[in-house]
Amino acid sequence: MKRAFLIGLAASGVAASVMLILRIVTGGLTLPEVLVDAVTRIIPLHLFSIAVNTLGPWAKRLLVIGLAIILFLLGGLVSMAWQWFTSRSSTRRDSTGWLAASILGLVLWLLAMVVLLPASRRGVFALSVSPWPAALVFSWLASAIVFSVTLALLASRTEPLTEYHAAAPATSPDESSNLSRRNFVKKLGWTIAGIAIASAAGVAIWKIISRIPAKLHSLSGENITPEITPNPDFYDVSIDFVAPRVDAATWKLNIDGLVETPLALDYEQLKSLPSIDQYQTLECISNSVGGDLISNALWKGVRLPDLLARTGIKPTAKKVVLHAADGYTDSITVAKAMETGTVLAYEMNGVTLPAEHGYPARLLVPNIYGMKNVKWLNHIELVDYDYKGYWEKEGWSDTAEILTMSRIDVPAKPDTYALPQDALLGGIAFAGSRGISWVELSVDGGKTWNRAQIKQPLSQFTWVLWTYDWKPPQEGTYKLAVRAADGTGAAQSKATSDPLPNGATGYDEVTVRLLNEPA
Ligand SMILES: Nc1nc2c(c(=O)[nH]1)N[C@H]1C(S)=C(S)[C@@H](COP(=O)(O)O)O[C@H]1N2
Ligand SMILES: [Mo]
Repeated sequence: MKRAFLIGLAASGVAASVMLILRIVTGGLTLPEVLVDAVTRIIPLHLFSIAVNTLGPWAKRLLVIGLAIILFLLGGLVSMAWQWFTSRSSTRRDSTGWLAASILGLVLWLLAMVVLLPASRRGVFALSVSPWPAALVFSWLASAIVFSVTLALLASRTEPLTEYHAAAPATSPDESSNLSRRNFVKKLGWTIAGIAIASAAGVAIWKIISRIPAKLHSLSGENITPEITPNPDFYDVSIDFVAPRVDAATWKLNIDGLVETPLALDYEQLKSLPSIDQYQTLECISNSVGGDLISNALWKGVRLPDLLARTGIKPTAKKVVLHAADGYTDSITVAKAMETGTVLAYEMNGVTLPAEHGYPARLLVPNIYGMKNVKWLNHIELVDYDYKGYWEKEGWSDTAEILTMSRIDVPAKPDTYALPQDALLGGIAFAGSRGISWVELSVDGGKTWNRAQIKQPLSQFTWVLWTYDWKPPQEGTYKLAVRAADGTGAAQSKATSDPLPNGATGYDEVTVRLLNEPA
């Protein structure tokens, strides 16, 4: 058996030489080079990242070398199995030896064609590679045949001296054939069992492999977030199981409490008042870092300070309480209510305010998280005390000032991507009405930072879109991170904190693995 193992190593050596020569002559890849693609796709992202970080380009070279060594050892094992199958019981070695060896070669080749190539994203028989790499497919066939024929040749030259011929004369012909028949049946049994186990393993492997997409995702193909969120995509947060259906025909907005003259407006009156269009981004205070509870729209409505100018405000008034049709309430300071950007909106992106976003009217309050942008508003009440709204009673911030945030949208998620020559990364940054002065992107987990391009915002109340033109130098794992500063130049907080009570802080990060598309 030890000799069989050494024969396997020798046969592997001959086959490897053939493969190498064919690689130089025809350009078909060698087995370990293809195996490395399969392995790098299967090992976990963090392991891969450790290897690339510590070894650099040597990570892949060492892997190829390691895989070559493993293939040699496998060659030894195949040879041992071969010797076990053909020894003693096989009395027809000379006549059928060549045929059996060729079949072994074909089987090994087929295994590589239907298991290894799909695992390396090339598809069965490398059919998903175009142009079809005939050089690879046929050089592997040649190498597999060379391997098995060398194996059979070396085995038949050494075997007679040891086991078969030495044992044969000692027994009578009758006994010998009896023994060999029993042996043969036994081995046949083992072989069938082996094939059954191998098939089960093959099916399992196939199940895993068939889930690997044939091609890597393309980083450059990903879409940058639209600057204006279409209404159906606008995030929706409310305490209601179903949005309240308010009848605009009977709806009224009452403004009372500590005002000089109370006011009641119906829907038609509201729409006939002088209106403004205002781009404004809303973000929920419970949005997590990298989260999607943030959207941007063009709103149409009436400035709240204009309405409050008509009612007048008593000097004792401190807070403006906002009551809604669903029983939700919140409050803002009188100063906030008097800001020009505070708007009673009844249109969203050119259409009537959709039911789930507050039809017939909602409030927009710049620089404050979404919860104070009360929907289905029907009553504005001025009070002289500090009113605690629905979420403040649950412990959420009352000032609820928007914290500076930034988000990576391209790449959207941790994944393995085809190494691009050039990738346009992108995302959003938001700091309420303070605006954004800069956005920076890191591709090395925050060690170094690069300025991103920022698009002029649609208004002083919106997010900005940023892009970063990235030319990743080589394959590897990259930890992307983004950070921004608001209009005052104050950088976004790096410390991570949960949304409750003041809103989430911390940098958005996406780790990606970039690999060359199989050749
Ligand atoms: N009447 C009412 N207004 C409300 C809410 C609510 O539940 N009821 N939710 C608030 C919260 S927490 C947020 S983040 C925003 C979400 O607005 P949107 O659904 O239009 O995105 O509405 C706010 N206004
Ligand atoms: Mo919210």
